[in-house]
Amino acid sequence: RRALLAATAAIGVTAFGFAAPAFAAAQKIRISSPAVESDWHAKMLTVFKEDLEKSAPGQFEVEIHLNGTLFKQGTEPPAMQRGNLDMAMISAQDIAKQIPAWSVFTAGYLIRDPDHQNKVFDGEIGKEFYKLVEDQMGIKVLTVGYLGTRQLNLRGKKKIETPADLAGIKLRMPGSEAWQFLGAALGAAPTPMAFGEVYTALQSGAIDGQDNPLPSDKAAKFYEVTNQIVLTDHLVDAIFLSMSGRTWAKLSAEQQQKVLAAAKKARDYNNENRIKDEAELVTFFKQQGLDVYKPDVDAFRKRVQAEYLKSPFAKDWPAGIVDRVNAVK
Ligand code: KDO
Repeated sequence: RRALLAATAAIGVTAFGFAAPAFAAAQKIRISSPAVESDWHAKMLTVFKEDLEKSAPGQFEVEIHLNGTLFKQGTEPPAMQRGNLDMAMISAQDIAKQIPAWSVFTAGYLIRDPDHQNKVFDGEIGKEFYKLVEDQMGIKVLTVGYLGTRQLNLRGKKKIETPADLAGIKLRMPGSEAWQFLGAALGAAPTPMAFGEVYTALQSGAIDGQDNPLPSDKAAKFYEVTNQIVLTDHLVDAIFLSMSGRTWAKLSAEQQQKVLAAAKKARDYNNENRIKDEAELVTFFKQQGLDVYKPDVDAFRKRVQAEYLKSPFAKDWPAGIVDRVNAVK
């Protein structure tokens, strides 16, 4: 009997040895975002989670934290760099804080539309710029997502036709130098504020307006506390779904491929829905009683492009980058 037990124990040890990977703890992936639950880039994270947990069963445990509850908006990159956060959707403005060359993608009226955005970032330019993020920040960009085309969303009835009409308008822009510059380039008086505080600030009149893509205006219900949307199309905005280099390095090559595939699937889901939504939302906002109209977009484009070209940011842009971006068709 003792011999039998010993044999069983021996088999047990061997079996446990072979079976060990199956019992290995799943890699936890904590994602933080300021997005509200009903916005497409929040839902896209669920697509990412479901796809990854299905393609690599038992290997990942993806945890999604929305509304900036885990990390405040804009603090995600340093959190990933310190190894406190695994994933986030970061902006070019976040990246530009650490890599000045990236400020080229914070410029208004450069990227033309979502298709141009995909071609720029899925091509050679994207490869070069993602490598800067990997080398200098230790963050792996998995893919680019379309956040939408940013429009002005204001209180009050004053018609806005040109940048001059925005003089003195207290326009909330997200909190960083690059965002504030965009607000000023449009002709407004920019003021920094986190996304989660904007609704209340609009409601109380602490600010005169904010800018965001139409789907986010809907998801965050800004139409309840504003009177108009001015279709300036001033920034074809991007979010970069990214992973801490520390987490990325823990994954096998096969797992990395699965993470990339899930990221692309999530991006496609977000882009498709957001583009469809943008086409339909003007009607929705009009039904909500808002005045929605096109201003003199050429006047805005001219002023914003001129402001960027003479800005200190432009000195940090790699030679020829604007022409290269424009040439992507
Ligand atoms: C915003 O604060 O206006 C902004 O649109 C900026 C984006 O970079 C991104 O952080 C976004 O908010 C959040 O994901 C909330 O939708």
